[in-house]
Amino acid sequence: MPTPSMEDHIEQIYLLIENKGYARVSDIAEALSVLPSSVTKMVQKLDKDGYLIYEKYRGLTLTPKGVKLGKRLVQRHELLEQFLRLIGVDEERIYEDVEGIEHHLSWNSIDRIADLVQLMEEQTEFMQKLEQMKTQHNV
Ligand SMILES: [Mn+2]
Repeated sequence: MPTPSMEDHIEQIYLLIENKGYARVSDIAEALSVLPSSVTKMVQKLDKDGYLIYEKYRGLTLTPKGVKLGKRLVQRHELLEQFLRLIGVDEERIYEDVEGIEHHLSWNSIDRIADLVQLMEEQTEFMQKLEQMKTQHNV
């Protein structure tokens, strides 16, 4: 089982490769607000565990195992953002809240939230009531 920190690194590496075509240690460090030296250490561990291949001067590539997990982690992040947005969490809190909870939910819970999100999107009346309750609290 990957640790939260391993998950954060794989998630960022997947996003960087998706958006820029490559992931450099300095970019990963910046995205995660950690030191490049600690990214290098983690990347070596992820290489050892078979998630990626790291060659010091050539950069890094995700293995199929790394791609599969990276994709899942990015989808999980997006789902949780979608969920918090749907229940009316303030936009400026969403990212940090997701970063705080995403590593601590089982895939079982993620699957249940995914179904809930789908159902909520179909229930206009329910969503309007939820929105009304939020407005009342904010008065
Ligand atoms: Mn995340």
